[in-house]
Amino acid sequence: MDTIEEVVEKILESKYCIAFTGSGISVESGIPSFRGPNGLWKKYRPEELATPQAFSRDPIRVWEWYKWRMELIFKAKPNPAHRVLAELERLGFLKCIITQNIDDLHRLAGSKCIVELHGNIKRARCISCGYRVTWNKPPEEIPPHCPRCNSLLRPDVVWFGEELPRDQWMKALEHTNKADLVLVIGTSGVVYPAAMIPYIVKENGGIVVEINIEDTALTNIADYILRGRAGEILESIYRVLKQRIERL
Ligand code: BV8
Ligand code: ZN
Repeated sequence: MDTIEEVVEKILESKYCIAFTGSGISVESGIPSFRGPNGLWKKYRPEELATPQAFSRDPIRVWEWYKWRMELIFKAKPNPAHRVLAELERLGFLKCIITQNIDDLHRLAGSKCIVELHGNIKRARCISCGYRVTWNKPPEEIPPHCPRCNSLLRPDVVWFGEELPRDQWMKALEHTNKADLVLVIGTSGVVYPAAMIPYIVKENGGIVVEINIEDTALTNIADYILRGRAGEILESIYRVLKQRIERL
């Protein structure tokens, strides 16, 4: 278990620090992760629901799952982990967040540079005419229909087997290729191509810091491992960093 102080030194020394986040950073906001102890994977089988096939076969069942998640997410608030990342960006220590999450909590916490690799659950798009909408509450009608052409609307998220939005992937690679430090927070590192981000930083000679409550597929490439809940660890990082910059 490495120390918070060592990681704070690396953040202070870094020229281009980024964060790569997964659903674990939002667990303390009340949103279940996918694969964790009480993860979504237990009750549902996301790889069967979060797919284009599931949607064309049974759009109502897929929308019921997303509506349930949207109800949780619209009630959720950013937790200290999201807020510390926004503060580190404001202080100039964090350049960008590359997230796999679709819960919009980094934006609500005040972060400005955010790459959403897997889309955003508050957005929907028409399967036919490209109409897009951003909701501020879950849709009443399931499945929702396009107000323009009356086709089905789908969640504007990336399903398994679908390509990531090209512009977001290119933006992610631009930041990743500049990064000399990546904070890997709350991800099991099993979903590709997103999970390549920490490997790219490593291959470029950068430093990988893993913040997680348990070992993951990325632990073996981590230079520093901070075991614990994201909210607590990031609050400690922020406290130690503030003390250090006050001494500068
Ligand atoms: C693509 C949006 C091809 C939808 C999501 C076999 C091998 C390798 C790859 C594949 C394979 N078979 C298929 C693939 C490809 C597949 C994939 O990687 N599958 C995996 C499961 C094996 N990938 C795809 O299909 C991607 N597309 O490859 O397209 C292609 C290419 C070209 C042209 C055409 C097509 C698309 C993947 C995107 C899928 N969409 N989400 C939705 O959310 O409904 S993925 C979903 O998983 C979420 O986005 C989530 O973020 C993501 C990753 O999960 P994590 O975020 O890591 O969450 P998880 O629960 O796993 O882990 C939580 C972690 O937090 C744990 O480690 C836990 O310990 C920790 N934690 C918990 N609490 C805390 C904590 N840490 C700190 N503090 C706490 N309090
Ligand atoms: Zn339409």
